[in-house]
Amino acid sequence: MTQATRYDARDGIAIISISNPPVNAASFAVRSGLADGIQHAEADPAVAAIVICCDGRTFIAGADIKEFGKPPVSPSLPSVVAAIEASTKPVIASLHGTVLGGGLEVALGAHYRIALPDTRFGLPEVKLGLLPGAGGTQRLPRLVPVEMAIDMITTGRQIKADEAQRAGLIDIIAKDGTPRDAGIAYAKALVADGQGARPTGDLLCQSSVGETFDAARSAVKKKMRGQVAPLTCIDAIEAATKLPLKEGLRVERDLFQKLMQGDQRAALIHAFFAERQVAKVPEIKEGSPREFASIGIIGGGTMGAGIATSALLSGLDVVLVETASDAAERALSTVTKTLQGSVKRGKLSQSAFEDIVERRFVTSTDYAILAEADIIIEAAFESMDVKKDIFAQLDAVCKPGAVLATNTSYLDVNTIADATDRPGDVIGLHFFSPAHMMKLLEVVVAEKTSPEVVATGFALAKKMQKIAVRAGVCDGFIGNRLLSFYRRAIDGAVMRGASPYDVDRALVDFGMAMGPFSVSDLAGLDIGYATRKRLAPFRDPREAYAEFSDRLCEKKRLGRKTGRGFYIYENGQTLEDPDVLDMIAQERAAKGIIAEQVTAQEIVERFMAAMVNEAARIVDEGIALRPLDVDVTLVNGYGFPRWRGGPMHYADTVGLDKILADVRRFSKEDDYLWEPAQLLETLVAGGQSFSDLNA
Ligand code: 3H9
Repeated sequence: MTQATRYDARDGIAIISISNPPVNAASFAVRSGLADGIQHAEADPAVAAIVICCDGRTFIAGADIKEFGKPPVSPSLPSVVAAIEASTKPVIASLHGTVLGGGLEVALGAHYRIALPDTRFGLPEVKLGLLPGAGGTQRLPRLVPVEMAIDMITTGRQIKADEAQRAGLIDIIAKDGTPRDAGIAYAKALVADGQGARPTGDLLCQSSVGETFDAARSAVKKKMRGQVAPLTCIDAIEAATKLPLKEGLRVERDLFQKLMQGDQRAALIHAFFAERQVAKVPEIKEGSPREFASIGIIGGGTMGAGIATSALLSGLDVVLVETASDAAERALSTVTKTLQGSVKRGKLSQSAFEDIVERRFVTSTDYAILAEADIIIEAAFESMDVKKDIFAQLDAVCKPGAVLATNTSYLDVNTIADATDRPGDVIGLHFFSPAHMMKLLEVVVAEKTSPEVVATGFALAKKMQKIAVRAGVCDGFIGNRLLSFYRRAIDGAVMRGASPYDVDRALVDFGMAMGPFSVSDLAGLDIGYATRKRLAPFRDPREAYAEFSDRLCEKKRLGRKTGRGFYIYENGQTLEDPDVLDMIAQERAAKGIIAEQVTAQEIVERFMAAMVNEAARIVDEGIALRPLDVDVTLVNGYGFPRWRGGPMHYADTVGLDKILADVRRFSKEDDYLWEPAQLLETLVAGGQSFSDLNA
């Protein structure tokens, strides 16, 4: 046996238990231990059945992702699963926790499956740009309906034990006990019943027709635009329905290897680890989070109501303050309606909903209700005077030790903190709209913010199932500073000759969830306009300022909410608008610019070069701790394609020298906007990449 596995045999039952914390990933040691265990049990005439189970919080949660990209070491997971399936003695997988990826494939190789009641099952390889490569695409559709296998494998969706049992994925749900005891009891019952080995590979897939696969392919093309893995998963599953196991496994192996070598796999695995790395910030080592159970929110607009909903859904009590009673009522009704939607979708039980309405959510116009709140989040109007006034009032009413947070998206958190006598308790918690859906939370650390307050921000994000990224104070922090910057580059592309619609199309084709002009229309053009007006006195005279967005605002074309912005929104349709093109043409003419053709490729190059150049400055200034913090911010808050890993990973993939060459090329037309970042130049000169700074 290996350090990660234990073997013992008693009363005719051999038990292979795995212990490889934290998630029992199928590393080399686990694979070897499993292979040895099966061999041992096969050779022992006293053994009638074999149980595979795990210690700790979960059954095997997948292959060891850290081994990917390194030379493979035998035994491979497919060969271990094949050995399990080939055992002449019945093999029972006794499951608990999250049985994922290679873990589920081990269970599929076993002959019988028993699970504790709260076990979850899934094949999430697609989320890492892969397909299940240890027989999952061949064995799952032999046990469950082909449509269900397609759904699970192409989405990575997890299912619960009862659904798994109904579908035929597992045989029984254990009533109680440990996975080991449940497995042994089931094994004994099977032996007593005379049950033998029952290889999944001997089964045939339930019949399915070509249309099933055609429909699946077109659905995936729409839903997972740009991604290679989901379509490849379907190819592999289709092979399972047409070929004997051995041949199907060969097809699966070839497809798996192809994906393994692809950029999308590398990008998605980068995103996976980056999302875990972001939580590793220096303050967490220095301070422990403060206890919190109740949240106070100031402002019941879209942001405040969204934050309230998110907090309530994660089990926190909420008090919300508004300036007038009708506004407080509107907030109450917005939150209640959203929560009713959660009840309908089965995300919240009716009794939990009633508890929220009766007891856990209170609105008022009186700051006094904030006196007992553990964390206060201000989500009021974006004006420094308003914020300073609010924080001075908070100082007066909040209990000692309360965390005082602002949800500002641009303003200086140091100045806000100085409006109180307790700047160490003040922090920025920048949520994204809609706050109950968006995963990102920027935790903005001001000069005097104490380490415990930073740790509390991260703990709050975890409680609310959000991904927190640490950001320093500057105008717009990480995300909005980049957004303002790449918008200037994009506006520059429009002034040169691209239309806003060309830009949106090019960037959506690149993989962005939405084009930047569609995003502006959705957010409301007045939002960006207000920021530009605030910053106008500080604008550098060298900045080539495109005015067309301001002109739209002046015409009260504020985006979706007024039915017109860059696009026209009419009868459920989104239409391009020739008037917008005329307006832009007039601005070009007034500035003596002759429109040129700007290709989709050049639009992407401008967008990415501007973003990466400014992000390099953000890292250099310490606003983001590492390049990976920028990646996580853009992927989770700004619709950047996850399968490109984030802007910094993308820059590494295309080469920093290429990005720098683009910056220099564009700087010939505007050397103010396109001044190369020092860090980018240093990295290129030293032959380094952003990933070297992540280490
Ligand atoms: C696969 O199986 C391919 C096969 O089909 C074919 C092979 C031939 N490997 O998320 P957490 C680490 S592909 C290595 O914070 P949670 C993670 O980085 C795999 N490490 O905990 C973190 O480390 P650290 C298919 C892993 O309780 C720590 O464990 N499987 C792996 O919130 C705790 O993780 C998947 O894609 C791994 N596979 O969630 C499952 N998984 O503490 C991926 C985790 O140093 N994993 N780590 O930062 C998950 O979805 C979640 O981690 C899980 C636990 C739900 C298991």
